[in-house]
Amino acid sequence: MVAITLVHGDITTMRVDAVVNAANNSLLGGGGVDGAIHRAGGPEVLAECRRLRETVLPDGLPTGEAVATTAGRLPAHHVIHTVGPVWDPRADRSELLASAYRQSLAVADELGAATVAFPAISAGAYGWPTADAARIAIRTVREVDPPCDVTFVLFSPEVFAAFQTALAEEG
Ligand code: AR6
Repeated sequence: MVAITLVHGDITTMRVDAVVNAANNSLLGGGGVDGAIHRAGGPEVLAECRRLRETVLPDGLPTGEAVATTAGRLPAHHVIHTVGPVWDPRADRSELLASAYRQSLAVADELGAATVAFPAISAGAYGWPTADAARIAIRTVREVDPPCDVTFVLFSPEVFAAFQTALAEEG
């Protein structure tokens, strides 16, 4: 069974095998957790993202998929970039959000990464309602095989509280 831990804080400080970045399709950086990871990881992370764009991902990273790069100066060993869906009140895009978590853990498994830290994917700029984002995150990682240690690193008190509630309900 996947062990889930919740932490209130900044994912860039995590000493884990892999931290997951809530990126966008371009892979070339942005705000929120993406900006924080690129700032703390340094130019090596962006350089590797650019190489991916020039080689295997000329059209960018599709929503719901994941790809790894170096972690540069971060204390983690790898960054796994994924792209969550933008919240759409008129369409159910939950499966894409679940896929972002699932594909990130599949990449972690390929890397041999047994400890993985996630932010609350899509719960910031992409506008996903917090309680639902937390429920999908907890449910999805719980089911993953092979199991690993997952830490959700939640930046805001509101999102941290939503994950606590979801873990109590789903865990
Ligand atoms: N550590 C952990 N969580 C953080 C950190 C941090 N250092 N900084 C912010 N968060 P967002 P999204 C939280 O917007 O919704 C970017 O511009 C934040 O409070 O980072 O998937 C990308 O380039 C929120 O709870 O990601 C994309 O264009 C959560 O991380 C777009 O934003 C996710 O918020 C992706 O939007």
